Formats: sequence, structure tokens, C-alpha cells
Amino acid sequence: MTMKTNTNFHLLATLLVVLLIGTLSFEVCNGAINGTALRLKFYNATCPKAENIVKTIVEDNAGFNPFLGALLLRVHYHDCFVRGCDGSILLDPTSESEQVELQAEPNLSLLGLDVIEDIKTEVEKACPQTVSCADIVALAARDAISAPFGRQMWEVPLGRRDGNVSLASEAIANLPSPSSNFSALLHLFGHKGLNLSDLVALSGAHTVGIAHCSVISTRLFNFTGKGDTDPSIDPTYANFLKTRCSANIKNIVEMDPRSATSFDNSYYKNLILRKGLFESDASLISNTSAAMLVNQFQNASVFFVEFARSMKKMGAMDVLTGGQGEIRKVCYLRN
Ligand code: HEM
Ligand SMILES: *[C@@H]1O[C@H](CO)[C@@H](O)[C@H](O)[C@H]1NC(C)=O
Ligand SMILES: *[C@@H]1O[C@H](CO)[C@@H](O)[C@H](O)[C@H]1NC(C)=O
Ligand SMILES: *[C@@H]1O[C@H](CO)[C@@H](O)[C@H](O)[C@H]1NC(C)=O
Ligand SMILES: *[C@@H]1O[C@H](CO)[C@@H](O)[C@H](O)[C@H]1NC(C)=O
Ligand SMILES: *[C@@H]1O[C@H](CO)[C@@H](O)[C@H](O)[C@H]1NC(C)=O
Ligand SMILES: *[C@@H]1O[C@H](CO)[C@@H](O)[C@H](O)[C@H]1NC(C)=O
Ligand SMILES: *[C@@H]1O[C@H](CO)[C@@H](O)[C@H](O)[C@H]1NC(C)=O
Ligand SMILES: *[C@@H]1O[C@H](CO)[C@@H](O)[C@H](O)[C@H]1NC(C)=O
Ligand SMILES: CC(=O)N[C@H]1CO[C@H](CO)[C@@H](O)[C@@H]1O
Repeated sequence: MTMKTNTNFHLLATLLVVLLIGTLSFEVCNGAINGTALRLKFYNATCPKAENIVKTIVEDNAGFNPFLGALLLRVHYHDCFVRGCDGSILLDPTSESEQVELQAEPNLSLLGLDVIEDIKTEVEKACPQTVSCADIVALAARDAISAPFGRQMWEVPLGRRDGNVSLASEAIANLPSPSSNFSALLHLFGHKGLNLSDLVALSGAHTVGIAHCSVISTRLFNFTGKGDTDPSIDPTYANFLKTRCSANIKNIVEMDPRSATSFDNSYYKNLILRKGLFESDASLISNTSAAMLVNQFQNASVFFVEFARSMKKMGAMDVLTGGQGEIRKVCYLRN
């Protein structure tokens, strides 16, 4: 589909919206979202400085690491998709046989995790065992992405408690693969109580950060096992990626060419130009309803509103609240 706004497109759009409302209503009753117990200003009385401590440390670090937003956003996403946003992504293994979430993807954001520990240390000094690691991750991701904007890009209701279960096997089962097709993505997100709008909006997080060549090498060099390239990638972009990645498989590429440190909507502009990095990204224009959202997100203000809404939803997935879980003293160890 092209972006041309003609009468036919509008007609089609209206039709599809009607169809969509019909087909997606069944997903709404999925029980994965339960943020009712989370609220803004949760630490107002118990740790009024908490939110400021997070913001200050994040902004200091974002000043010298332009990728901090990407790192922390991804940590938060992984945390939420595996047993809910319970800080379990931060847990270190306690024995050699234990395979924790973090190990399912060894290269996840070590730099970002250091910042989380720094924040936790300061927050613990201000108010011992009061603020959960899960809340710190959620706030830090928001504040890092928001830093260049000078305003909060989404709301983070608080009150999450920390979980104590972290399993690599669950990370593998719950996180979509970059080679996922559209229906697989929709299915995995649906399983979390997230719908098509959430899938398209949250995928826009790939407007920041980097990926390792190893993740895309099959797509570039051996797509169907015959030494070929995924024909759905723009050829110029494919050649650019191949050049970078054939030089050294350990190289990294920007998620979003030329704008990988800026949280904007160029991800969606690239999708339409067939410059989505992963098959999962590219698949968002393979479905007409998803492609319509991709078109709508060509307008950055529309994208920001939808991203904020979906982040709030993701941040409330399967959270532990009230007397559940614990408040960890250090984020990488169970109490
Ligand atoms: C739709 C399904 C998704 C898939 C298949 C996927 C997959 C991936 C993969 C394979 C990488 C590259 C990792 C590497 O090579 O180091 C990546 C990076 C990233 N992902 Fe996703 N992801 C998805 C959704 C999301 C969501 C929902 C978010 C956040 C809301 C997100 C945020 C990020 C960020 C910020 C990076 C860059 C990290 C960095 O710079 O270190 N992703 N993703
Ligand atoms: C959501 O959380 C509230 C408060 O903790 C609880 O009363 C309610 O039963 C939960 N709902 C679901 C569907 O888990
Ligand atoms: C925050 O706490 C102060 C004093 O503890 C109180 O006056 C104020 O109403 C609280 N605000 C919110 C939003 O809870
Ligand atoms: C999408 O991927 C799933 C899981 O890998 C697979 O079962 C399904 O056949 C694929 N669908 C299409 C249309 O390729
Ligand atoms: C997705 O869910 C939100 C509510 O969380 C709803 O407003 C939106 O219309 C839904 N989108 C689709 C495509 O069903
Ligand atoms: C490409 O894929 C085929 C089939 O999976 C495999 O036999 C072959 O070794 C692969 N080639 C390379 C260079 O990895
Ligand atoms: C696109 O996805 C929706 C679900 O969101 C599905 O109902 C529809 O059949 C899909 N369309 C195509 C052409 O695959
Ligand atoms: C983008 O969306 C905003 C908010 O919906 C709207 O006010 C604005 O006119 C749109 N901009 C363009 C260029 O369509
Ligand atoms: C995890 O917490 C549950 C209750 O919250 C407890 O029963 C269990 O023993 C804990 N497991 C570990 C490994 O700490
Ligand atoms: C922390 C960690 O495991 N980092 C690894 C990231 O990946 C490179 C190779 O791809 C390893 O050398 C690092 O040890």
C-alpha cells in the first residue's frame, strides 16, 4: 500500500476500521493486563524523592550515552514480556545450573543495567527497601527516552513489586523472534493482552538503538537456504547492511538508519520504504490493518500518543502489587 491519500484509500480505511473493530474484540478479555493497583505518585508519602533520583541519574548518564534510552527501553520491554514487569530481568544467576532471563540474550544492555544499579543504590539510601526494581526500570526507561524532549513522554503509574523467578526458558518462549511473521507477532502480543495497535506502536521502539549483524545474517545472506536475500528488503538498504555485516559478523547496525539515537517516527517512514531491519518489522506492512496504522504513524504526534498509551499498557502487564513479591535490596539479587 502506498501513502497516497486518495478517495479510495479513505474508503478502504473506513471499511477496514469497521472490520477491525469486529475482528479484534475477542482479544480484549485476555487477562494479562492488570494495572489497576498501580498509581501515579505511589511513593509520594513513602519515598517522595524516588522519582527525582531516577530522573537525575538517568539524565546524567543519558548525557554521555546517547543509546541509554534504547538500552533501558529494551530492558523494560523484556522485563514485562517475561512474567510481567517484576524486575526479574535484572536477577543474576545464583548457581551455575541456573539459567536466568538475562542469559537468554547475553548481550542485553549491560551498560543500562549498571545505571539501574546506581539508581537503586541512591534510592535505597533515601528510603530503604521501599521502591521496587521493577518500578525503577519502568521509570528509568521513560526518563531516558524523555530526556531530549524535556517532558515525560508517557505516564508511569507505580507500585510494582519485584518477582523472584527468572528463567531463560520463559524468555525464549515469550519474546518474539526477529524472524517472526505478522500472525506470530499478533499472537504473542495477544497472549499478553496487547492488540494490533499496541504491536504496531510498540514496535516503533525500534526507532532507537542497535542490532547485531548475527540477528539479521540469515535475512541478508541465506534467506531461503540458497544464499539469497529476503526480497522484501529495499535493495539499496540490503546492500548497505550486507557490506557492514560481511565485513564482520560481530558488527552492529543501527535499528533506524541515521536516526538511531533519536526517538522519532522515522521507523514508520522506513517501513514504508521497505527498510525495516528485521522480518518482524517488515511484517507490519504485510497486513492491511497493520499497514494502515503504519500510515497513521507517519504523523509523529499520532505515534507519540499511541506509543504512550501502549507503554502504559505494557508497563502494567502481569504486575505484582500489594503484598505480592518483594522489594529487593539490590536489583540483581533476591533478598
Ligand atoms: C515486535 C517484536 C520484537 C522483536 C522481534 C524484537 C527484537 C529485537 C532484536 C532482535 C533486537 C536486537 C538485539 C541485538 O542485536 O542486540 C532488538 C532491539 C531493540 N528492541 Fe526490540 N523487538 C521487538 C519489540 C520491541 C518492543 C516492544 C520494544 C520496546 C517497547 C523493543 C525495544 C527495542 C530496543 C530499544 C532495541 C535496541 C536495543 C539496543 O540498542 O541495545 N523491541 N529487538
Ligand atoms: C487486578 O488487580 C486487582 C487489585 O490487585 C484485583 O483485585 C483484581 O482481581 C485483579 N484482576 C485480575 C483480572 O487479575
Ligand atoms: C503527597 O503527599 C503530600 C504530603 O504527604 C500530600 O499533601 C499530597 O496531597 C500528596 N499528593 C498526592 C497526589 O498524593
Ligand atoms: C507464521 O509463523 C508461524 C510460526 O512460525 C507459522 O506456523 C505460520 O505458518 C507462519 N504463517 C505464515 C503465513 O507464513
Ligand atoms: C487496542 O486496545 C486499545 C485499548 O487498550 C483500544 O483503544 C484500541 O482501539 C485497540 N485497538 C485495536 C486495533 O483493537
Ligand atoms: C544456508 O542455509 C542452508 C540450509 O539451511 C545451509 O545448508 C547452508 O549451510 C547455509 N549456508 C551458509 C553459508 O550458512
Ligand atoms: C490482518 O490482521 C488482522 C488481525 O489484526 C486479521 O483479522 C486480518 O485477517 C489480517 N489480514 C490479512 C490480509 O492477513
Ligand atoms: C498530525 O496529527 C495531529 C494530532 O492528531 C494533528 O493535529 C496534525 O494536524 C497532524 N499533522 C499532519 C501533518 O497531518
Ligand atoms: C519466591 O517467592 C515466593 C513467594 O513470593 C516464595 O514462596 C519462594 O520461596 C520464593 N523463591 C525463591 C527462589 O526465593
Ligand atoms: C555480557 C555478554 O555476555 N556479552 C557478550 C556479548 O556478545 C559478545 C560476542 O557477540 C561476547 O563476546 C560478550 O561476552
